[in-house]
Formats: sequence, C-alpha cells, structure tokens
Amino acid sequence: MKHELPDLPYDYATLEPHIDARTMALHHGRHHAGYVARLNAALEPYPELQHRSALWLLLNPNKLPGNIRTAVRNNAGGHFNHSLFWRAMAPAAGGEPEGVLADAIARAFGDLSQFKARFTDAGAKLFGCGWVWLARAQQDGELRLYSTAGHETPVTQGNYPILVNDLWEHAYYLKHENRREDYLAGWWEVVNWKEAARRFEHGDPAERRWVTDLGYLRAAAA
Ligand code: MN3
Repeated sequence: MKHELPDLPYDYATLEPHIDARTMALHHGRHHAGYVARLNAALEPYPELQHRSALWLLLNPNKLPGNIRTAVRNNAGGHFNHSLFWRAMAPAAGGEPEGVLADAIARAFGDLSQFKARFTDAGAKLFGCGWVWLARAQQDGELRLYSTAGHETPVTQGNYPILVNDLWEHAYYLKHENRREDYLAGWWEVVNWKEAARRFEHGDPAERRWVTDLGYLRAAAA
C-alpha cells in the first residue's frame, strides 16, 4: 500500500486573503505531493515497510535500513507534518478555543493573547526552514511550545502535536515575500481551534494506535 496525498478538507482559495490560492495549490499539490512521492520511492525496494504509516516510520528509525533512514525521516516527516498542517486550518475559522483546551492554554501561557504572542514569536525567531508547534508534553500532559528544523516533529520526542504552523518559505513567500511576521499574524484568522481541541481531548484515532502504545496520550486517555 503506497502512501497517498490526502485531499485538502477545503478548496485552495478558501483561506484567502490570509493564505492565497496559488500558494495553497503549490504547497499541497507539489510540495506535499513531492514528499509522498519520495517516501514511496524510498520504500519501493522494501515491501515489508510499505504498509507502515508515516508516524510509525518516524517513531521507528532503528527498524529501517540505514541507506533509507535519512530519506524516510525527511519525507515521512514532510508527509506527516503537512497532513497535520492542512487540518490545523479551516475557512472562516480563527476565533478562540473552547473547553478544556482553552483551560490548558490559560494554565500554560496565562491567556490566549499571551499564547498567541509566544507562538508568533517562536515562529518569527525560527531560523531557516521548520515548524512551530503547540504540543502536549509527554512528561506531564501539559501544553508547551516547540520549534523544529526541517521536517522534524515533536512526536519523536514523545510530545503530541495539537497545533502546527509551517515556517518554510514555500508556505508564505509568494504572498508575503520575506515578511514572515505578516504570515504569522494572518494565520490566526484561519486556525482551526475545533481540530486542535479534538486532538487535545481525544487524540487522532489514526495515530492513537501508535501513540497510546508509547504512552504519549496517557493524560489525554485518563
Ligand atoms: Mn510546507
């Protein structure tokens, strides 16, 4: 079974004006599709690995042949992270989180505006290509900010992603050029808090099989 590019849960133009349709089309249809194609190419000689999810591949590098380890880390990471990223946004979204996620943000950061300021600042300061994350820390189940380079993901350190933004230039350069902070500021208008709350409260069923085994969702499962 080959890895497949997931459909976007909305049309390319529906995040306008914050993220333009052309950027979305290239980002999803070429960048993400490219990671999927290169992941499949790396796994092509290894049928025993082809049914493994991107998350499993990221969590089990020692079970991969050494000659494909780097390609799998980069491209399974690109595939996994982008699959989360598309769902972290939605048309006519934004606003504020509710329920236990809102409570956890207040516990960890003081209030929503302080959280947004710190997330934005982490994104602005990230050097080069990478991602900024709100994730549930393995050690205590509380929310923390993480930045990762390339297509690294906090999941490999046991921290479960709740919300993520893509800071590669391909995510914003056509519209915002070098003004990453403009992209970061507008991004809050398309943040899908419902999806973040779902991940925080329940975990994603498709990931749960792996993350519960590893104890990542201990607090969420309680
Ligand atoms: Mn990207």
